[in-house]
Amino acid sequence: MSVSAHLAGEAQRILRDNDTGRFIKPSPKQYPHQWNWDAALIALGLATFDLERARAEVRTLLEGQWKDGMVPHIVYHDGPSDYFPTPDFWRSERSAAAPSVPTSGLTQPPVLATAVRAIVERDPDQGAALTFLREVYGKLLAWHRWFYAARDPEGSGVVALIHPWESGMDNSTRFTGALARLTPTDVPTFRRRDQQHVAADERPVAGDYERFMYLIGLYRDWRWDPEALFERAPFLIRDAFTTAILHRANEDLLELATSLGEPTEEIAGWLARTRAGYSALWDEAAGLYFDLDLRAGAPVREDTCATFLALYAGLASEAQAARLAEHLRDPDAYAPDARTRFYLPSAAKSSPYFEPRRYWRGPVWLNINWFLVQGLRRYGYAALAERVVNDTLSLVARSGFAEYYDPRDGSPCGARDFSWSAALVLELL
Ligand code: 2M8
Repeated sequence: MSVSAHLAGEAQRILRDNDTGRFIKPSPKQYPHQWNWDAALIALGLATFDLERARAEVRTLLEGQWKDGMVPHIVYHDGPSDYFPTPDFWRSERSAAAPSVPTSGLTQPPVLATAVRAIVERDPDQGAALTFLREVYGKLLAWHRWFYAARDPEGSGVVALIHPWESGMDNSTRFTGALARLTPTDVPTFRRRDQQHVAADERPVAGDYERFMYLIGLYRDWRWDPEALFERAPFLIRDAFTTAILHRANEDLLELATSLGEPTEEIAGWLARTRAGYSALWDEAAGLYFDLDLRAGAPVREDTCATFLALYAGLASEAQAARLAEHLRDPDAYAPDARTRFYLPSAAKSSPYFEPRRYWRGPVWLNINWFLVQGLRRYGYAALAERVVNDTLSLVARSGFAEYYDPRDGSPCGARDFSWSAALVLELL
């Protein structure tokens, strides 16, 4: 059997093993519920071999959608487990917009419309594909509308996060400054459970967790009301990463609208708004996109993998793309050298905060590699894209489908048999 056939077989097995019957868990033990962008990336991988199961994953995630359009970041279909936070920590029911199923009160990067487009386009039975699309289209549109209304009420074109978890890159070095400025008071009592399955030095530090919980405590007291959250959240960052994913998802949503004969003006308006606003994040001297910390009133001058998402979204000019490609080839920043052997470290090696095994502060993540590959291909950097594909496949071949990898030696970190690693390898093969 070829290496690719073996990897594909393993990847499919992992997705099947992590399938609870209703949704696919991100990993066997560490994450026993349904996560938002995990589900979308999993659906993309499923769409390479089982369209019906891919559609089911999308439908199940959307069962958690709030009445105001938000698709939450965790859906607790089966109630509490040994994962913390449990539903009673979120108290989503304090919001009149919450659904009947318990969920978190935050959202996550909106990859879902992109996955739905792949599911629809790959279906040889276009009649069935359009029936599915009609079922979910309005829900996707409502979520994107919520993003612009709730997280960009000022109309900047760049959506803001109220919690690091919304980026999916929880303890990224780009949040270190904003988290350090918080003074957690009245933190609800909690006990971390994330270190029971994964080594403590591969997880966020205690100070970060305390701040994650402090923010949740505040927001649930404000009944998860989007207006209050935007006005008062002590953590509010206009995020280059989520906005790039949203922009790309809007491109896909526009295509889907066209195939249904639905109006496209509103989506075209969002695309124009983000195209105009995103350029404000570009720092010409650094040659990077930086988030804007609205509470500090200053750019977040941290060099992380988030900067490359502009390629995925087509938001960079050719000249900006060339600067980003140059940066990718710089061994002090991201390129493999004596210190690291694999693309793409999640934070630049030159960052004083770089930690090669600690979660989002340095390890390689396969979803980020997948976004990067799409972006490099979009701008014609084919050789660089192939290098990232090769690194991704060699990581998996040597260390299995880990949650993340140490970029120095490719050793596995975090959970094992991780669903989106499996799904995205299927996409890349
Ligand atoms: C991680 O986040 C959760 C909280 O949402 C956690 O640490 O418990 C992140 O890597 C996030 O991006 C991911 O969606 C989630 C499940 O894989 O785990």
